[in-house]
Amino acid sequence: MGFFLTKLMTVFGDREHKVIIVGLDNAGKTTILYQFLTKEAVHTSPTVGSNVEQITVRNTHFLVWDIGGQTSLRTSWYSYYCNTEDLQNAAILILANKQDVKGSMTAGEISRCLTLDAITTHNWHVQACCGLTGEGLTACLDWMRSQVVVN
Ligand code: G3D
Repeated sequence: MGFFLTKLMTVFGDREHKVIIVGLDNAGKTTILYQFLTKEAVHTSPTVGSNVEQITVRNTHFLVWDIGGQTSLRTSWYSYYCNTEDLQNAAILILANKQDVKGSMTAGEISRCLTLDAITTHNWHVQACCGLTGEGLTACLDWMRSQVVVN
């Protein structure tokens, strides 16, 4: 079972929307980032520092930072938040990855475990997915886009 947290930030006046992927080491962050880009699983190595890629979803541009999750790197997470504008406007997407692994928690179980219902100040969503096959990832991108595109 793995899951990770994506903080999605809309930068006022900027057409590129910033996304920070954070989560435990080995949760599948890098696998998913490259699934978003290439639509296939790529071989990953532990992230040292960060990976950054631009992802475009139907003319909406996201700059996605995949931050290494190893304990030694977690102290640097704050520096990625510093250069973003108002976190108060962030939306939170939680990916319930590794759904193919027997015994992985469902999206509903994760939602209850993290008491997400208590979050009333930010939009949030839990999406079940599999980084290896890409299942659920289109729904992730659609939700991200829905948070930044004004209908
Ligand atoms: P990280 O960037 O969060 O540290 P990685 O994690 O993307 O490097 O992935 C860690 C391992 O989990 C990789 O396996 C990767 O293939 C695997 N993984 C990612 N997503 C899934 C998934 O949905 N299901 C399963 N079963 N495995 C997944 P290796 O063996 O290369 O370490």
